[in-house]
Amino acid sequence: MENLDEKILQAKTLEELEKVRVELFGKKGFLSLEFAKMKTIPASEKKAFAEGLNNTKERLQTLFDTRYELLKKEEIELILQSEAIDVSLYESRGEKGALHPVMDTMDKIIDYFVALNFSVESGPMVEDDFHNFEALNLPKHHPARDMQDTFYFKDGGLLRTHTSPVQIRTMMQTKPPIRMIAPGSVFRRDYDLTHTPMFHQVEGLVVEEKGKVSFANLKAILVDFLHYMFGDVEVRFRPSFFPFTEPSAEVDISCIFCGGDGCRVCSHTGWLEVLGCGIVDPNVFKAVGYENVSGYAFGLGVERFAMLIHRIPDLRTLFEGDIRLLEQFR
Ligand code: 2NL
Repeated sequence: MENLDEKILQAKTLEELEKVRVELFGKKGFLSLEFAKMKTIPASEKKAFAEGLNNTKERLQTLFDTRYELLKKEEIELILQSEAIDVSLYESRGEKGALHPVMDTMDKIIDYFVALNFSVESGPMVEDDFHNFEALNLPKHHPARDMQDTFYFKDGGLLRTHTSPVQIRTMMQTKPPIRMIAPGSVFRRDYDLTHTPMFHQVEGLVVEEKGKVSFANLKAILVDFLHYMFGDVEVRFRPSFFPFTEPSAEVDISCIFCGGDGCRVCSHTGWLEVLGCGIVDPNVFKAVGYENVSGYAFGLGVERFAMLIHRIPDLRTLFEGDIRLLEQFR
């Protein structure tokens, strides 16, 4: 009997106690077996036997119930401890960010060209002299190289100063025709109110059999693109120069702030410069081994587009990582 009491008292968990319960109170447990002995006990002893057994049963039941309550309490305590929440901990105020306006603008630009069946290509940000300069008609010591202040590595590698090397790589890997854009980060050693050492570009390139594309095609697609981006604006092309295109042009839209009347943003010209473009220089095709083709190309800075579209007056706002900027774009 002592032994049975011990069994109950030594159960350390509810699980162990349940085993003891089956052992004592179960159908084939201790008490059932004891009560079964009644049949074989002489009538004269039955009463005493039954009384003794009932007492034992009651004692065991009380012991069991007490133990059960205790273990149950312990178990609940354990659960409460493991699920406890420290209400004194800092709680997030639920500040949410949003897609950065530069990326949002980039996506919008990409969407336009994807709809016109341009492929979207990418390439390394760490480039070599050939892909970033040489193949783009910018030979060593060419004065135009001074236009770009480049981050160089000790081994001669460099951070790409534009996404044009992506076009060079794509042309060297694929046969014409080509119809592609190259969006991505580019790097220049420039840091002031209107320049950051890293910014984003989207460049576009179309290459067809010789004679199949002209400046007129370039003009048409860019005018349509600028209407898509800026709505009902005037678009004008001005002759310009890039080493990799000839002829080249810079593209202006009528100022979206003053409608062309002249304001601070457009330096009282009524126009905002937004794009560079041109007919691909034959030297570029020579460098990638293309023959009997003609093509056009263009390039734009995404930060500038984002600032114009969202009327963000200060470029640095885009790079500060202040959540209050993104909160406005949720
Ligand atoms: C600008 C001007 C431009 C290109 C980029 C290009 C690329 C190849 C061949 C020829 Cl592979 N041209 N790209 C052409 C004209 C202008 O960008 O103002 N970008 C911010």
